[in-house]
This record gives sequence, C-alpha cells and structure tokens, in this order.
Amino acid sequence: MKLLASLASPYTRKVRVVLIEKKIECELELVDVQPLDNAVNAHNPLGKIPTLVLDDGTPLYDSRVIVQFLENVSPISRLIPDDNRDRVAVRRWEALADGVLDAGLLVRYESLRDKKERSQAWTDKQLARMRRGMEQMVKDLGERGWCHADRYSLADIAVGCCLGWLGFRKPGEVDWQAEYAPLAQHYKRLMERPAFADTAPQLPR
Ligand SMILES: N[C@@H](CCC(=O)N[C@@H](CS)C(=O)NCC(=O)O)C(=O)O
Repeated sequence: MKLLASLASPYTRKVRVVLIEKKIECELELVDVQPLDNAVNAHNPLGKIPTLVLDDGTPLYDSRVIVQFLENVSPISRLIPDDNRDRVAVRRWEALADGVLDAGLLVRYESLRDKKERSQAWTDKQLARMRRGMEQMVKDLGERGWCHADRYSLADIAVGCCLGWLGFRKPGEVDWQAEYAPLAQHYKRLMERPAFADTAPQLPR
C-alpha cells in the first residue's frame, strides 16, 4: 500500500495516526497537490490527499473512507466502535473536526490570494464556523479525558489532527489554545502518544 501524502496535511495526518495505532505498514509518497496537474490526479479525480493506493492499484479516498478501510483490515487498536450509536457519535466528532478544518483551510487559501481578490465577509463566515465548531468541541468534551465513552478513538484522532493544524497554520490568527483551554489540554494529552508526536505537522519539504 502507498499513501499519497504531505507532512503538512491534517487529513493525511489522521490516516497516518491510524496506521501507526493499528501497526499497519504503509509506504508514504510525498506529493505536491498545489499544481493543476499533479501526481495525485491519476489516482484520485479530486486531486486531493490523502489518497491510499492499495497493492492491486485500487485508490481509496477520502480520509474517512481510508480510516474505515484500515479499521476493517486490522483488529489491532479498535478505533471505531461496533455499536451503532457509539459509532455514529465517534463519526460525528470526526465530521465536526473535519468541518472546522475545512473552514480553517478556506481561511488559509483566502489569505494566500491577491489582497484585492480577498473577501473579508467570506473569511469572517469561515472563522465564525471554526469558532462555533470549537465551542461545540469544548461543550461535548466536558470534563472527560477522551471525546467519546472514556476511551481513545477516532474521535480524538480527528480532533487532534484538526487542532494540531490550527496551531501550525494559525488561520485568521485565531489563538485557540488561549481561547479554548480544554482543547489545548486535550491536544497536550494526545501529543503524549507516539502516533501523534511522530506525525506533528511539518512544512512541505
Ligand atoms: N475531505 C477530504 C479533504 C482532503 C483535502 O482537502 N486535502 C487537502 C490537503 S490538506 C488537499 O488535497 N487539497 C488540495 C486542493 O484542494 O487542491 C479528506 O478528508 O480527505
């Protein structure tokens, strides 16, 4: 298996953390998805990473599909519960974390446009979405040590990858560690796990 990846991509980090937790060997191929024509297009019409290419050449995307596949192929470290209500709760956490990330990425992409092409109203809308999402995370996390059912799961992985990227790229200069202290504490706890510490976001090489 080969994972088309970038060391800065938070969705790719989600897959990398799952691979490590489940002790699944996988080659990492670093790609640049910025150019219109890029190496990913041949495998994924959306031209996005992560894309996982299986040994028989079958490409899998996006990160949610890939993590489900990995969960199914290895019984080591169960990250997605079997029970329907528990599973849906974990996947809703993932949807929330990915949604905050989607908004953060839009803020970042907008900030990279020419100044006169930027829309402040658009940026503000995405920032408001990011903040509502993080407020919801704080509420849902409450006093618990883990996002769902007192055990580490894909919910924590998705939230951790989201927070790690927000700290790395700082879209909109939002200081989430100061504004949402319980999330900062949660991220600190996650970074104690080798799977997180070993995949901290890095600038593309
Ligand atoms: N929903 C997708 C999002 C993937 C995504 O947006 N990846 C970014 C990198 S972090 C990307 O490939 N962007 C390239 C582009 O938008 O052109 C997933 O979960 O895999």
